[in-house]
Amino acid sequence: MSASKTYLERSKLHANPTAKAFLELMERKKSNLSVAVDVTSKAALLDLADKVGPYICLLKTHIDVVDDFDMDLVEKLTALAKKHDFMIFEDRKFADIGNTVKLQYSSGVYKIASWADITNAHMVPGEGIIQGLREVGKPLNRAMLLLAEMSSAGTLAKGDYTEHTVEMARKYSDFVVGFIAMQRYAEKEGDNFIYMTPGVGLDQKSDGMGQQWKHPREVILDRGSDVIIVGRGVYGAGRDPAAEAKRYQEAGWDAYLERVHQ
Ligand code: S5P
Repeated sequence: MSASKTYLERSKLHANPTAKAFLELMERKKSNLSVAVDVTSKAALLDLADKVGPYICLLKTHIDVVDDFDMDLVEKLTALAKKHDFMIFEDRKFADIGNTVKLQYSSGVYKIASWADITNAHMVPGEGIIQGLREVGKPLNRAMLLLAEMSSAGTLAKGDYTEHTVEMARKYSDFVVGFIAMQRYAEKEGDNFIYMTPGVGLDQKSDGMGQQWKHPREVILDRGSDVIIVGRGVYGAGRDPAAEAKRYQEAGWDAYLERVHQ
């Protein structure tokens, strides 16, 4: 079972270069924390990334919420990723036909494929969405996650939909390296997926808009996920982002150590 293997052991078994490097990075940095930096100005985004950088393995962006986006932001973010040793995940949640997502991933204002190590997609359109994104991302050694489940109340991503998503990930496992999921799924021979779980908070349970937050220990230890994604728990009003990131890093890592030493 890959849940009981260390990130480093799993990195050695991975063929996708980004997934391999990411698992190595997690072990080297002792972090399974991804911070979701959902802020709307370039300055705020860079400031937050610099503050949480030492504690995270992955910076998760919603680049289209930044009012003053330009390619200089991407250059500076990439430089911060080098400085602090983290990767970048653009949480684009692609959801269109193959030909359209190919254009959305490679072109337009954001040129996501040129800078994001990892991105993600919904399976609603069917297999073509993976084929389109893979055509752009594979030659650049990028990696993708599929949204197999969501953290929000009333999500339709469940049951057959989730199972079909996992099957598609197996079919394209050279590019689809894992899931946004609420738990680890039953494994088949050869599976080595990376599970990332949003909706994580130490202090609050919900935001009044459908978001549901779980404790890092529940996510990593009980549910067998690999990465905790934390947004407002780190940068919300009145919080010290560096101190909170450290707190979440420790909570996530302790739960991981407990899991692999069970
Ligand atoms: O099911 C999901 C999938 C994602 S990627 N639920 C989520 O909340 N997310 C993202 O995780 C969401 O877009 C946001 O960027 C982050 C959660 O932020 P928080 O402030 O609620 O911790």
